[in-house]
Amino acid sequence: MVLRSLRRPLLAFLTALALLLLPATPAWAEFVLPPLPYAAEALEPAIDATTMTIHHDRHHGAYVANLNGLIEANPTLAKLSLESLQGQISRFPMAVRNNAGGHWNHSQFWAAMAPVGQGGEPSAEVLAAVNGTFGSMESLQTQFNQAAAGRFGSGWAWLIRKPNGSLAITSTANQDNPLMDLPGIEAGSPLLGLDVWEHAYYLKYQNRRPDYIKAWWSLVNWNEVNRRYAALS
Ligand code: MN3
Repeated sequence: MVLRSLRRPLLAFLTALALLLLPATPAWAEFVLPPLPYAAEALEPAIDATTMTIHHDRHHGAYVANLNGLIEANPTLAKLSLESLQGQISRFPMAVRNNAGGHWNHSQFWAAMAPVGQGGEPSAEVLAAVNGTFGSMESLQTQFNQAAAGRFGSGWAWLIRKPNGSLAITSTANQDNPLMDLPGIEAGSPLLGLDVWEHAYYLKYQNRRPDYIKAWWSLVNWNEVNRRYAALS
């Protein structure tokens, strides 16, 4: 009898204790660092494991953490997907632009690479679009490499599909990207984006950015490029 009479208050006490100990759940949806879709060493020798680990865990991780830290001061962030945020980035302060861009850019970057031999081939549709705009894949690569090597300081080189359906090569500074509604940025949907910040290649290539760009082509995940292109058509 004594035990039974104690059971109910004991349960109530334990429930209250559990609620007290649970971490406070934020009222908003936080941005999440996606895991690498392969092992950190899977892209060697083109990109070394140490660079991949630091780049993903610390650099990309910092953009995500910083972006989450900006939600409280910019509550509309919590209502937007990462992608739709890019298209209205002009409404937000520079810190949101840098960190939201950093998060989106790196997310697409990891997905658009694959270990050598595992990235597939361009689809017939992608090849037709490439040949229609550039004449050949070789010509696309030459122009892309020039954009990537010629980006002064930190930034990205892009292959985009423009709103009129044709392809183009462009480059952006810092963590900007072609989805952003900003003056001076050629608008389009990125099919491929290459990080040419020094943190992406300096450990292995030092100042030899063109060697990094050349090696990166062996990692392109054409299956992902094909998927992005098909999703736009
Ligand atoms: Mn980077």
